[in-house]
Amino acid sequence: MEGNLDVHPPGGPDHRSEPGPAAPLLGTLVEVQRRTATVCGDDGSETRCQYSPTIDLAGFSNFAVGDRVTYIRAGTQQEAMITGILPRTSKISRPGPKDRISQELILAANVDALVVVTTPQRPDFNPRMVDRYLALAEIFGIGAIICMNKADLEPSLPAELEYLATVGYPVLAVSAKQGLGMEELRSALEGLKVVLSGPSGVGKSSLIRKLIPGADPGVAEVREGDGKGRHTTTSSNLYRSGGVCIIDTPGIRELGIRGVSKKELAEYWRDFRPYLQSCRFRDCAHRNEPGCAIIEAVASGKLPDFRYQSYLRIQESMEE
Ligand SMILES: Nc1nc2c(ncn2[C@@H]2O[C@H](COP(=O)(O)OP(=O)(O)OP(=O)(O)O)[C@@H](O)[C@H]2O)c(=O)[nH]1
Ligand SMILES: [Mg+2]
Ligand SMILES: [Zn+2]
Repeated sequence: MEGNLDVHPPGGPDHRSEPGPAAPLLGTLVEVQRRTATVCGDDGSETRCQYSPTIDLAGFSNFAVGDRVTYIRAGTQQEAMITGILPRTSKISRPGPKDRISQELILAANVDALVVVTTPQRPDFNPRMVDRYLALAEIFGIGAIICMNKADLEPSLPAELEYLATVGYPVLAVSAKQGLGMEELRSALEGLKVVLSGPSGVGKSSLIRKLIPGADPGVAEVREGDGKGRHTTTSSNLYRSGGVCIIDTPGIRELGIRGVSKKELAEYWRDFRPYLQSCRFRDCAHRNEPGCAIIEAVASGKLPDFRYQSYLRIQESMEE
């Protein structure tokens, strides 16, 4: 088309001769507040932006850390502004009630994997908690990596984690306090955008401090009496260093399994899947039905009892 002056380049008429609006830039939300958000541009610079009043919120309920956005920098005529949002590859969210989808709360967007942080002690090892986060990762359609922190207190892996490694979940033993296993963890996370999950006090913020030079998430002692955490992290942030990108969000601590029916739940236990077609009843809930392949697999030792117990307890806790 060389020389054909009637053809405009893609994106509209040529503005070179007049001071038109600046071209939008691309970036990732690293902190989200009610009226402003911080964008880390693809060039590495950070910009505090307002939300453009003309953004079309139809189809999504809120901006979240990890969202890819278009934005403009501050100029003589305007404030720095987020102008658009790109489609998400995944989201970690709390669903709204069925008739109020817009009340969905998105905690993090474009996440590749959930890092399930657990401890051998302080707080006590809790396999049901690990299974709950693994199921959440399966429900969100993202990967899961198990990270046992505080290995300085007890270096050997609990049998439950040894088993979970055999069904395909990467398991790492680390100590944020002593810096053990940090290189292995860093290489497991390389190239991924991950959310750290796990109950209060397991050391999520401490791990970020070790992995991301200069990051300063709050860290607090677990309580003397019961070894539980204090819910120190209260805002969502995205931290980046080299190829590692970590989201610390307080919402993940209490995230329940919702938006899934009790009958579907077993599909999210990765090791249950090979048996699900063999139950006598197609709508088997795997509780006490005759001819249940899951119950038989547990009885014969093919599936460990702890996985079945966490399945039962989580299913009981679901509303339907
Ligand atoms: N012994 C030991 N203690 C650790 C280790 N990592 C963290 N801690 C301690 O555990 C306590 C809680 O750590 P945080 O990093 O605040 O835990 P968190 O998971 O971010 O907690 P919330 O923000 O409340 O969810 C602090 O006293 C840390 O010093 C570790 O590897 N070994
Ligand atoms: Mg924290
Ligand atoms: Zn069954």
